Amino acid sequence: MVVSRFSLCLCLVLEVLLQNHLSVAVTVSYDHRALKLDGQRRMLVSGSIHYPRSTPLMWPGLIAKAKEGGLDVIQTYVFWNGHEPTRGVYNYAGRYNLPKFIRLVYEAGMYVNLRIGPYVCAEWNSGGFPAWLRFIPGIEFRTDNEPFKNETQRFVNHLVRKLKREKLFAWQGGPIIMAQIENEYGNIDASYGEAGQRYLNWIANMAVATNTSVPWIMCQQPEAPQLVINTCNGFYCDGWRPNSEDKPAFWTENWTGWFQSWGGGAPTRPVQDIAFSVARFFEKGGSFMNYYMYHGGTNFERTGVESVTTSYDYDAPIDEYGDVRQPKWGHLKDLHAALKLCEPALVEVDTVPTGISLGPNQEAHVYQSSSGTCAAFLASWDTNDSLVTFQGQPYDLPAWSVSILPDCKSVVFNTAKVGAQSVIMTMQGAVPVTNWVSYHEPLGPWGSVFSTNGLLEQIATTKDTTDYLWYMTNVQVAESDVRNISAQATLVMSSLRDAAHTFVNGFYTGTVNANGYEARQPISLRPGSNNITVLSMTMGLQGYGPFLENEKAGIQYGVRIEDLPSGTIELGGSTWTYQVGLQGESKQLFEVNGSLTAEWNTISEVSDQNFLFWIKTRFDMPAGNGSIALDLSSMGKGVVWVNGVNLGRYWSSFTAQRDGCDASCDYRGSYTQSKCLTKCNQPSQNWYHIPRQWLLPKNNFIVLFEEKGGNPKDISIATRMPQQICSHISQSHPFPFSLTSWTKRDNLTSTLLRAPLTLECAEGQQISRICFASYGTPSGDCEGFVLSSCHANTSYDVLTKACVGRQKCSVPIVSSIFGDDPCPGLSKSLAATAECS
Ligand SMILES: *[C@@H]1O[C@H](CO)[C@@H](O)[C@H](O)[C@H]1NC(C)=O
Ligand SMILES: *[C@@H]1O[C@H](CO)[C@@H](O)[C@H](O)[C@H]1NC(C)=O
Ligand SMILES: *[C@@H]1O[C@H](CO)[C@@H](O)[C@H](O)[C@H]1NC(C)=O
Ligand SMILES: *[C@@H]1O[C@H](CO)[C@@H](O)[C@H](O)[C@H]1NC(C)=O
Ligand SMILES: *[C@@H]1O[C@H](CO)[C@@H](O)[C@H](O)[C@H]1NC(C)=O
Ligand SMILES: *[C@@H]1O[C@H](CO)[C@@H](O)[C@H](O)[C@H]1NC(C)=O
Ligand SMILES: *[C@@H]1O[C@H](CO)[C@@H](O)[C@H](O)[C@H]1NC(C)=O
Ligand SMILES: *[C@@H]1O[C@H](CO)[C@@H](O)[C@H](O)[C@H]1NC(C)=O
Ligand SMILES: *[C@@H]1O[C@H](CO)[C@@H](O)[C@H](O)[C@H]1NC(C)=O
Ligand SMILES: CC(=O)N[C@H]1CO[C@H](CO)[C@@H](O)[C@@H]1O
Repeated sequence: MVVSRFSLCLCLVLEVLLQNHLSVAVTVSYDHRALKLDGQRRMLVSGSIHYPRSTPLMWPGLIAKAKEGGLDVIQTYVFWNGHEPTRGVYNYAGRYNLPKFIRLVYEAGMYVNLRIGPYVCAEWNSGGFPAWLRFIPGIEFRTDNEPFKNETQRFVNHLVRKLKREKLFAWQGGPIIMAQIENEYGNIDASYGEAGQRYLNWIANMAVATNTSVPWIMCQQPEAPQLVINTCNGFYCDGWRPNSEDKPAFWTENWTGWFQSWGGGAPTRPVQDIAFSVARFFEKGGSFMNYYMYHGGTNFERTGVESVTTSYDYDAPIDEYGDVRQPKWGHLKDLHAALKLCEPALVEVDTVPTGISLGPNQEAHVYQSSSGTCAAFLASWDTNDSLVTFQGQPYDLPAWSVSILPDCKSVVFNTAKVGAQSVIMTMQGAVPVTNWVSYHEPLGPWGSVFSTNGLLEQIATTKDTTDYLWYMTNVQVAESDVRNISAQATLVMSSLRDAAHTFVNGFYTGTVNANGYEARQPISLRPGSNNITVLSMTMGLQGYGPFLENEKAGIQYGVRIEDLPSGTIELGGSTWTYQVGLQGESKQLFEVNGSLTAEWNTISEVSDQNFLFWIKTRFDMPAGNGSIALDLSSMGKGVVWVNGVNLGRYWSSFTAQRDGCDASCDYRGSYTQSKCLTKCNQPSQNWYHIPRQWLLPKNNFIVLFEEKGGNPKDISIATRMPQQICSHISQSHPFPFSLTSWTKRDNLTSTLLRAPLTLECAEGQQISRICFASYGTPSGDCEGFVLSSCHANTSYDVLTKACVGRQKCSVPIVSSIFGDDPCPGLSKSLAATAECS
């Protein structure tokens, strides 16, 4: 008690100091070991949150959860195409209010690592390049090309000037301590040869010359010039070293999961493996680590890159909706607390120690400073548990794990032993969205059309103002090719990006999804004249690879009709008529006023040709406090708007591959994004996030453009709440948070408290019922615990008394609380499952 009250005071003092610290100028420098703030080396934990992937009202909550989760730094890219949608016209409104986002991070007492681009990857449309950039004559992206360099320099200078005016850099008292120029250029620079190297040097010098007075980094760039720090991206970066002895080891992207594609399973990364990779990185000399992503969020509007789902959840510690993902968030929070206890020793030691072998697949790193501080890491990359001897003492070392010893004696944390509770979040209280009315998008020309002989490339034609481009032509079919009522043939598009709906003589013949490959669609023709209509769609522009300015989309490489008795009819050279975009887009049917310009029919009157239609209705905000999402599993493919805001593309009819999912995901062994895949053979995305900020209590206006057909009557809206929470902790589980006031002079062994079992419902909810409780040696996991012969029969009553009716409860794991020791001599644990309501 005394200890924790003291530590609380100390925390408050530190908090005040930190706040003051930030309000005055901080000089940022670095040496071979770490970033230095006012001359002090720091071990920093950072996490990526991309401001346009959430809303300004979500930002404070996300940042507070990051702070509580033990982060020091928020990292974000800067999205050029969001800030300069038209050349010379800058946008910092709403989700693009970057200065506001940075100030909120500052107010939370954290720092910012700003990755300015110009190219950002980020699974973001066009890697962040504005659409107009590719139409500047003579431009070549990301190489020694004058038009590109001019535009890049203009934007970077503009941005840095703006942030300086807002006093957001560390030397001005702001939170920005580090900036990045370019991004993963090392992955593509070979394509540009000498010009690429000239560009690399130019852009590094250009960035440094903006005088931000903070260090500049370049990730995934082994050839980075001396004046910038090259950094590592990957699932593991332990042992990675920059290209100079003078630079520290920074890890800019530690992938907490992976992004999801339409038609792909949902990637997940076990938290034990993330914690292992982070601990290994600091163990082997790393000093700045960033989680990519800490909160992924949503690809609203048309911001997502080619083929990536609207959800950018990333299996991150804070989920798409802004709720903590447990136990991932909590386990990493415990890890950060343990690392903080080691920070004094880690920063004092100048030379990263070499590993001491503890076995064939086990080693230790000891940071012993001259002043007496000592921190140690014991690591095992074996797939079996082991028992090792370190400095004469025995230590259990679970498979594929790192134990952290801030005094070189006591284990305060092991990456494989999860103490944080698990939370199963579900969509609850689904309410149907009713009273839909519909409007048919005309098939083909509705406005100003134009014709050419031959095929046009889609991006050059639409300027990326819309996903949709109509291609229309006419083909004569000989009587002899039509042996009976209709000739079966195949419409072949040599290359199609990304997908298309095809129509012959006004009838829908199918949807092809080709992602740049050949697309084949069976069709029926009649003798004489036939109308061929293709609605071609981009699903986001390309965001990765060299020569992005040459990207091509649509069906520009040739079209023909195959499999007719007389052979093949080439259509590539025919007269094609084009219509850019949809009539509904031009009428702005997604806005209340725009929707009044169309005549809508009740849904029962929707004809059997139920493709390409707009539907609209109104709905009330659901009750409760949870995040809100729309269930579109009954729909096909399209776009959804609420109160005029584009929530993104949906494609519920695209199911993930049948195979490749991992029923039992084993955290042991090297992770790749195809390991621990979930949701095989299910729609890639059913639920679409509607941020509360965009909703009114009543009468919200919702519009869908549905391309393929679906059943609007099954659309519903629900809130996301914890359904079940559970935890399983052994009686020896250490509790690093008991040690906030620990100094190297204390005896850690006697100060270290043991963790209680903690259950916590969402704010506004209570624990309504204990479903399982066992103090003893229960087995199983949160999906289903199992009693063993060692079980205290008071467990259920103790947990019920301590927890039911409360939002949060903590139960110490000691026999005295449970009446008697159910199995003296055995090591025991406490497992519990509860419901929130
Ligand atoms: C690039 O900028 C320089 C300096 O402002 C100018 O002289 C040059 O004409 C510009 N080049 C292009 C291609 O815009
Ligand atoms: C950066 O600082 C140098 C030296 O003080 C100065 O010459 C230069 O104009 C500054 N550049 C910018 C963009 O402020
Ligand atoms: C690892 O454990 C498994 C069983 O858990 C055993 O079959 C295997 O032999 C062990 N491997 C080593 C190297 O000890
Ligand atoms: C119609 O012609 C197609 C080939 O063009 C053939 O496959 C099909 O069997 C014919 N149907 C009838 C009813 O003869
Ligand atoms: C083909 O399209 C044109 C123009 O949209 C239309 O006038 C014509 O009636 C259509 N012909 C057929 C056979 O559907
Ligand atoms: C919609 O129309 C009304 C009435 O003409 C007008 O007052 C309002 O400003 C319009 N709203 C928008 C968003 O254009
Ligand atoms: C929402 O949360 C507030 C407190 O944050 C609580 O008072 C209220 O009861 C909650 N409402 C519901 C419906 O859960
Ligand atoms: C640290 O505390 C433990 C437990 O109270 C005790 O056994 C040990 O002797 C102490 N060590 C030192 C160096 O004081
Ligand atoms: C629990 O076990 C003790 C003896 O082991 C027994 O006396 C008691 O009645 C049991 N209580 C319950 C609630 O089953
Ligand atoms: C540095 C690092 O670990 N890079 C890895 C990142 O992940 C990719 C994809 O799994 C690997 O190919 C890299 O080696």
